[in-house]
Amino acid sequence: MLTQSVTNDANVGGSDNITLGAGNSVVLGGFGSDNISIGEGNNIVIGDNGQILFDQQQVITSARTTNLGQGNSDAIFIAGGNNTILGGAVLTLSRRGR
Ligand SMILES: [Ca+2]
Repeated sequence: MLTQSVTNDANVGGSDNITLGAGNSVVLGGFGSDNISIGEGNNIVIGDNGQILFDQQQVITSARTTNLGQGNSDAIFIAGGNNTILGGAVLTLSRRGR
């Protein structure tokens, strides 16, 4: 059973391109300068380091950024839907098509 999604090494990571289609997604970018693009759905995205907790029914009970002094500039693009976006160090947030 999934109990948490968490970044482990707060100051280690590359610059990633993460692209997801429609659906319900959980994304943690980690340390590097990331480009994260997500489709419509119920999404939780943390640009840098963070922790997301789940209960026994796999419902998210908590989402928070961690290691606030560590991270990079991230660009997060959303298509729509219900999104919770936590930037971390530096965030550029855009909605596609606007
Ligand atoms: Ca990042």
